[in-house]
Amino acid sequence: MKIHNKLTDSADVITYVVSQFLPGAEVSGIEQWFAGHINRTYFVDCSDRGGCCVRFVLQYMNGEVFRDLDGLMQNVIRVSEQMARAARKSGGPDVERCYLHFIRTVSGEYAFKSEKLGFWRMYRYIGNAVGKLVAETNAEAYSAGFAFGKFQNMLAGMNGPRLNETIAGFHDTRGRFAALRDAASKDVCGRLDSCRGVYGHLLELEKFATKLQAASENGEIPERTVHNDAKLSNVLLDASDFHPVCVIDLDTCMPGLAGHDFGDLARSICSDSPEDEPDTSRISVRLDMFESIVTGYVSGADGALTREEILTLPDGAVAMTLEVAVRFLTDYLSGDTYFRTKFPEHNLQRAKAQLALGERMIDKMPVMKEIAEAACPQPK
Ligand code: GN1
Ligand code: MG
Repeated sequence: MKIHNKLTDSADVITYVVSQFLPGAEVSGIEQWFAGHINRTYFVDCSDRGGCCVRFVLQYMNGEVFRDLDGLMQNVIRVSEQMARAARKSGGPDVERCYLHFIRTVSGEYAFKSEKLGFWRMYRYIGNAVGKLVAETNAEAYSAGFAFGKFQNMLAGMNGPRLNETIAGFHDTRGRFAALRDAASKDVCGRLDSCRGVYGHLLELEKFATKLQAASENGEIPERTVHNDAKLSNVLLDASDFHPVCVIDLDTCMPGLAGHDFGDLARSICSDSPEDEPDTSRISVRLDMFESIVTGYVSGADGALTREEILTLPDGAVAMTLEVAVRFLTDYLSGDTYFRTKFPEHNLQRAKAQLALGERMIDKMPVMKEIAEAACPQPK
């Protein structure tokens, strides 16, 4: 068996869990994927008795963050089935790469649950596709925008009850600021002195961060079923020509606002620096990229968005960028209990980078609003 890097769970545990989904398969390779901040993800190569090798994604799910993992899996399966239906309806050679194929365990469930080993799920790896951390071209930005716009349109057509709310108040931006104030007042790790500047600065920007939420509370924009973690790396783009292949990481699909998805896309694409860029002077808003995301998103949604929703997309960009800055700083103050970190100041560094990006978006707001206005379909 080929072990590609140091694994958090032992190869024996991983092999055992795989056998619960695919009895008789031989595990021939394991590689851990470190990009996610919450779950633990492995790429597992399995050979069948005939020696054919297929790659799977195996995930250990974080039950501290996701308190209702059964409810989460219900959402994920419903959304995947809806994606499969939409893909089959539009046809084409790529149909099987357009949705996640979850594997059932021997007992017929979409998860393996054990008191000792925790909660695991498995799906087929989608080949020749990449989840990028930084967008390099306008075509990639357009593709990612289009994919999430189309996803929005597809979810608008989903029958049945509202999805389960798997994390309460997930994008309650005002609530996130309240949690930051609370963490600062408790200061359990004695870290407040090391981040007073960032903390004060974030609080000053709360009124900009909560504009989208206010528009929703005033009834100007509708509730939707959205992805809620729509960053660039959560849409796989074809490795050859970067056309959108599949939206992934469906764990936070639940009721929300279109601006939440658009906003996360803008936050992850507009800057050409990573989320945790240590040199904040390098962070800027690439307006051409912003324009590509807007046009891609509105085209992909294909009429599913109201004019008001399109006009508030720039507020969504500021909201999601500052909200995640607030969440990173809250976690830093609370002792890094939520997001996985690579070094002690990692959450602080992430918070500073996202604050810088949010500020620069506020500076560019007039132009961003013009771009959104220009993307609104003309009344017939
Ligand atoms: C987390 O684990 P990952 O990378 O899919 C987080 C998102 C944040 C994101 C920041 C459940 O997502 O809300 O925007 O990190 N997911 C959860 O990169 O909190
Ligand atoms: Mg996620």
